[in-house]
Formats: sequence, structure tokens, C-alpha cells
Amino acid sequence: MHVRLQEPKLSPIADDVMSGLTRNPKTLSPKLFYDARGSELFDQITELQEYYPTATERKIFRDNAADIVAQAAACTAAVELGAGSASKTVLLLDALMKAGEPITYYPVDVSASALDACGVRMQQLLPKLQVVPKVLDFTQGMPQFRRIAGRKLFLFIGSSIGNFEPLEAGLFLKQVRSSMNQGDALLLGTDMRKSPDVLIPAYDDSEGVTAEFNKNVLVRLNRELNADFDVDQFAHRIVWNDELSRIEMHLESLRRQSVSLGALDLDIEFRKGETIHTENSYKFTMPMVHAIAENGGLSVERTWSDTKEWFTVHLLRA
Ligand code: AVI
Repeated sequence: MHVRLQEPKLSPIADDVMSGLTRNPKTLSPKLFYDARGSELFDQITELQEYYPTATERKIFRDNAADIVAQAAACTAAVELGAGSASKTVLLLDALMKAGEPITYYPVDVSASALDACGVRMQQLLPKLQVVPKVLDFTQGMPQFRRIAGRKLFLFIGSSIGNFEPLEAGLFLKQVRSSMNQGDALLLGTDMRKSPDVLIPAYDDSEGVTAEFNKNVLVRLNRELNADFDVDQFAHRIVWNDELSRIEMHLESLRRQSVSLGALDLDIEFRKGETIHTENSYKFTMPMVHAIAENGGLSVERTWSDTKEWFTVHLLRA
């Protein structure tokens, strides 16, 4: 009898975590935030009074959805990259459907639970919409979307582009571009530079939801990589980096401590005050938006904004 021994399966997040935590300074990819609990916490963040980006972008869509859809011109498919719960997208989809053609909506996300919630919600709100969810890490490429028939409107909203490094943002837009056929467009949301008096509370809210979102990544490592982070011994820290025009999120070790990650066979040491850098959220100026679009081989055809110019939405074409 031939018995085949199964290779022990490493968690899909193992490589990312190993390379981030053995680096100096230590980092963890913001992609790791979005397990089921992290996606739930992010949804709560978007409803916080201090977290202005969601409400501001929603107002832009509410005021301009028909205009945006007319500018995109005769799209019959919407592909939303990083759909999450897609709470604002319904305004655009509704405007697309009012244009008359049947619309297919492809929400794409790494989180299957977020996609399930999104599918149920969309079907309730827009029963005639055809929804085709795709569980996919779109940062690794998305060639299959080129084969979708009809004119497509790609959506990358919520300023998720701000969580990429500027070079990565250009490369990512290049990937989107390579999934676009003639006439397709990309709607890109970008959060703009503004006073740190507004920015800091948006990422360090009074209810502590963002702190829990940040620390949840350690809970995830404890569960998925058999780690023993003492979550209470890390603090949520926010820095406004004016020179690089970004909010930084860190987890600061409150004492000297060592942590073991059983599944990686790794022990790591923390100094008191040492941080794990968990996220950058770039805040844009118009020249920055034009620069990343250009690096992606795209150009900005139109821009919509709120009256305070806190947030902008752009229609990009190849
Ligand atoms: C998803 N992304 C655009 C959010 C942001 O504002 O950078 C993630 C977030 N991090 C903390 N609060 C929200």
C-alpha cells in the first residue's frame, strides 16, 4: 500500500507575515486587516462621524451619479475592485440601470464574507441587477476581466489607492489598464490632503473602533499562525507624515517583549516603543493624482469633488 504523506499546509498569509516581521522597521501588510472581523470593523469605521471619507464620497455620488455614468458612456458592466460591503456603489449602479441597458455587477474582493454581504445587499436594493461576485486578490492581476462582453466601468473607490505606495499605485493602475478594452473607463476615488486636525481623529476615533481594527491583525496572527501576541501590550498609534503626505498607522509595543509565531517557527523581539507599521493612507493633491494616473498609462478625463474639496472622484481612460 502506498501512503501519501500530506505536506503540512502553510497559511496563505505566512510569507507576507514572515517578510514583514523580520524586516527593520517591522511591517505588516494592510491586506491582513480584512479577515471577517476586520471587514466588519472597517464597515463600522465607515459609519463613524470622524471618518469623513465615506460620507464625503457618498455625497459626491449622490450629487453626481447621473453625470458620472453619462461621462462613462454606455457601460453595461461594473467591476468593483475591493468591493467590501459596497455601500456607496448602489448609487452608481442605480444610475447605470436608469440608463436602460441590463447591467452586470462584478464585485471583487479578497474577503468572501464581505462579498456575501455585498451580494445579498445588492440583490435586495436592486433586484434586477445581475451580480457575479469574484473572490480574488486583484493586486495579483486580473486578466479575466478583459473577456467580459460590453463596455466596462471599473470602480476603485474609497481612496483604497491611498493604501498603495506611489510606485505600486502606478503599477496597479497599469494592471487595471491591461484589463480594459477600448471605451472602458476607471472611476477612481482619492482622499485629499487636509489639516491634520481633521485627519488624525479620522484614524484615531473616540470610540476606539480604528484601534480595534488595527489590533485585530494581531488577533488574526494568533489564530492563523499560532502566535502569542499579548494584544493589550500593543497600542494603536497614528502619525501624520507631512513630507510624504500620508497618515501612518502603527502598533507600538508597550514593553520589551518577545512573541512567538508557532506556524512560522519564528520568535521576534520587541523593544519598548518599537512599532509594527501596519498601514499608510496617502492623502492626494491633484498633481499627485495626475502623476499616478500617468504612471499607470491612464489620463484623468473628469473630476468631481465635494464643496470643501476633501475628496475627489476621477474618470480615467487609457
Ligand atoms: C480602505 N482604506 C481606504 C482605509 C483608509 O482610510 O486608508 C483603511 C482604513 N484604515 C484606517 N481607517 C480606515
